[in-house]
Amino acid sequence: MSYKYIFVDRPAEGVGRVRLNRPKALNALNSPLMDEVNEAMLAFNGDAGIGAMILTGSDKAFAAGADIKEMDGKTPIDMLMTVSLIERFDMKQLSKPVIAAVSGYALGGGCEIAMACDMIVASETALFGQPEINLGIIPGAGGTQRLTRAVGKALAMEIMLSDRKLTAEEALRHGLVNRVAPLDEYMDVAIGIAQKIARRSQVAIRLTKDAVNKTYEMTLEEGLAYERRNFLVAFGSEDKAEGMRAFIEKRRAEWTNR
Ligand code: DAK
Repeated sequence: MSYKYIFVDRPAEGVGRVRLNRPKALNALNSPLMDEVNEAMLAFNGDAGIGAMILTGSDKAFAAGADIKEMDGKTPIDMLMTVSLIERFDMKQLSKPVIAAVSGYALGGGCEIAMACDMIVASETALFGQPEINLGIIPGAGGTQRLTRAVGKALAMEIMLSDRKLTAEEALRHGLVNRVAPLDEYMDVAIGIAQKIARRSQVAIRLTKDAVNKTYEMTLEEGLAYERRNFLVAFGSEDKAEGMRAFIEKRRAEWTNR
């Protein structure tokens, strides 16, 4: 499959990577780009040889947001009738973990897409923000919700109401990102984490991701019941039998992902 706005590759065994490639527009997220991202991620998700995915941009820009030139002149009804950014990046359909490898600008929809991933690895130059307020609009792809849950209300308000940007170090301190690494290392860090995930039982990985994500949608009691259900499903897997046997026999487990 050849794409116009993205590069797709496998930088390590079991790892699928999608790189946004609209350099002149700092990877502004136009509709065809988002369609390509969605198609490529869904293809990796359905590929038994892939255990984890990386979504990234360039060193200069992860993504500077939704394409303002595309949105200019659009009416509410135009927007209503369009599939939204986040629907185009259909996280709900991705059962495999996705790591955002972020360098440079991650603004507006770019920040929102990074936050929709399961983890964020940032380069020291990464800059996170929701500058929609400067355009007379508000975040529309999860920013008011995901950012607030990640960094807390006080800081989230400042970021969204006054266009305060967060450096990588600040983002790490406030729990928005997993790791910060030098510019020439952040991609290797992201690939390393993705490889660690891809080498595990994909049954257990899928059930874990699913249960963690339910935290945001359930009460504690409901979440605990959901976790228990997934735990019992894992207990029925061949990988559970193999994992425990391998531990007792002091050898490496051979996962079959069944
Ligand atoms: N859209 C379109 N083009 C962009 C862009 C963007 N978001 N960001 C940058 N570019 C383009 C610039 O127009 C410029 O192109 P030319 O004029 O040269 O053709 C090129 O990229 C380089 O940009 P600059 O010349 O501005 O570069 P600087 O280094 O001076 O500044 C910057 C970099 C990132 C600080 C600046 O470009 C900037 O402020 N960009 C805009 C950032 C922004 O406001 N982002 C939020 C966009 S609103 C939705 C859900 C969510 C959303 C939409 C819909 N639905 C549910 C339907 C999300 C909305 C947003 O993300």
